[in-house]
Amino acid sequence: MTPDLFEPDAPSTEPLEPGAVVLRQFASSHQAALLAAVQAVTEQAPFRHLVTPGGFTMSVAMTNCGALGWVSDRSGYRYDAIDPEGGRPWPAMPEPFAALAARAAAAAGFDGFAPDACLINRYRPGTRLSLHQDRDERDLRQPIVSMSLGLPAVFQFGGATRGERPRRVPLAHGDVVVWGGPARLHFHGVLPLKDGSHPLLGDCRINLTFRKAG
Ligand code: MD3
Ligand code: FE
Repeated sequence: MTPDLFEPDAPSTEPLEPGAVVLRQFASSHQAALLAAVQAVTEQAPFRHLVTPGGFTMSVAMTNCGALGWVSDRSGYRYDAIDPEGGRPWPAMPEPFAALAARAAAAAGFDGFAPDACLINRYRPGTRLSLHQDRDERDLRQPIVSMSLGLPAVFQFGGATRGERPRRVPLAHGDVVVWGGPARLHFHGVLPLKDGSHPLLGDCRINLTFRKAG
């Protein structure tokens, strides 16, 4: 049979390192629901460019849904139940998303994942995320589940120290990655997004990270 160039890839599982697993195309069949929910969230809690404690404005635009949302300002990073822009709680996390994230975590060996925070990142061409660790969550034994939508990106996955040269992992629309175990505190980032246009999202990449923060 001739391969159909317009058919998405079949799902597959790629172990990256102990605790880190790429679930290729795990979210593809849920793309419409995910995008509709992102739209609904951003109507209540618009994307914004946060300022780091050092005074730099992030090139990634962010918002959140769930009981807790990740925020940054001159005083530091934290999880907050209230959106500081508007003073209201973050929009609820749609239950089907929490369930999809839990299924992904289980596929990577983390049973019982119950996220209470979903950080939504928006990238445009040129947007990058410099190497960092995620350590603002209360229980660092809980994994993080990330879902990529829209334009492809090159993810940088480093080691436990900033000095280790990161490897490059391409992430495409529909890919899901679970980060737990020893990989949970590894440095990571995203290289500047390349120009392009995605059929559903245009010149944009959206990444959702599901966390158990509280
Ligand atoms: C590896 N987001 O929001 S998702 C972040 O594509 C973040 O928007 C990137 O890093 C993005 O903090 C990467 C993949 C990811 C998320 C959390 C991790 C990788 C991780 C935590 C530990 C190790
Ligand atoms: Fe991160």
